[in-house]
Amino acid sequence: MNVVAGKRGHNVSRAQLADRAMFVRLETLRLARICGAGHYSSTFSAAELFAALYYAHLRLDPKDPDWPDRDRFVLSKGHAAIGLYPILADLGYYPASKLDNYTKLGSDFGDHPNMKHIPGIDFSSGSLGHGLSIAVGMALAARAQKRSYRVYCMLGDGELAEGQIWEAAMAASHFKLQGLVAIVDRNQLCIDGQTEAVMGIEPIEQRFAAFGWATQRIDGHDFDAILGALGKLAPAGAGQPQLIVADTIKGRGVKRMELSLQWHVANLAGQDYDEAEAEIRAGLQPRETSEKKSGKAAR
Ligand SMILES: Cc1ncc(C[n+]2csc(CCOP(=O)(O)OP(=O)(O)O)c2C)c(N)n1
Ligand SMILES: [Mg+2]
Repeated sequence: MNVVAGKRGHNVSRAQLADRAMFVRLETLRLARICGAGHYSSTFSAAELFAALYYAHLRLDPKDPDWPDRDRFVLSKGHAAIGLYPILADLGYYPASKLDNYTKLGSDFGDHPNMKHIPGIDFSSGSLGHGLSIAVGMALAARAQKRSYRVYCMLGDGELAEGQIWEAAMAASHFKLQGLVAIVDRNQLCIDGQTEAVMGIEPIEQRFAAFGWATQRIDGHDFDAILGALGKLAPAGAGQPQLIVADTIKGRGVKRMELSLQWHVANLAGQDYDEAEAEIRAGLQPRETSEKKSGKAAR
């Protein structure tokens, strides 16, 4: 699928976006199989966010990856790059065949993204806690160069335990970086368990609001909600930095992985791989948790 180069906000149907989120999950399985392990569940929670951002929202030009006016995307939770690489290939940043050697010796495509080797990657992330500071710097650069691009930074919820995130949050509001958009993949788990048991981060919006941010909270698997929140963002300029907390489910799309600590990094094998693939191809099943409780219709 093609984005309209250089334009923010593309007319893409929900069905097309759901198809691309499925593509992200299927490709994650395929690449993890090549590697022998993968961050499945961290990618599955972000699949709808990735699809909405890259196919329906960001201002990009895959033919000109270094275009100075492009929107920036910092994947601060760099371990989910396995789900982003296939999108960049699909959009034409590089041939899809480049992913066939994912993580093999000599490949440009490692577990974490390398901005020096991969067109479309704006920051070499992986060490958690740095991304928001980098994004602050990019937003300041936009101002210095009088450019109108936004900087989007996707953070893990466990990652919010890193102190540097809060230094960046403070700097962003001090410098009134309205063009900065932080998106928290609130998938409930960090590497050691539930975030609220390991290092509580709630109430996230109130905390960021106290730091001077404008906030929204949405269902991060619902395209209407994601596109609605992205559509409400204020333009780059002098004002409040903007936060979107996306409530998601770690491992969403493959039942055995959902909210399971075991699947943070793991390897499917043989029949398990086929079963997971079939489950993903069947599409997202209604959730048993909040959706059922609230009586919300299945998608
Ligand atoms: C500074 C740093 N410490 C530890 C790690 C190892 N690590 C990789 S993923 C991860 C868990 C991250 O949890 P969260 O931010 O909630 O992301 P999720 O995978 O749930 O999306 C950890 C601790 C790291 N990459 N960087
Ligand atoms: Mg998490």
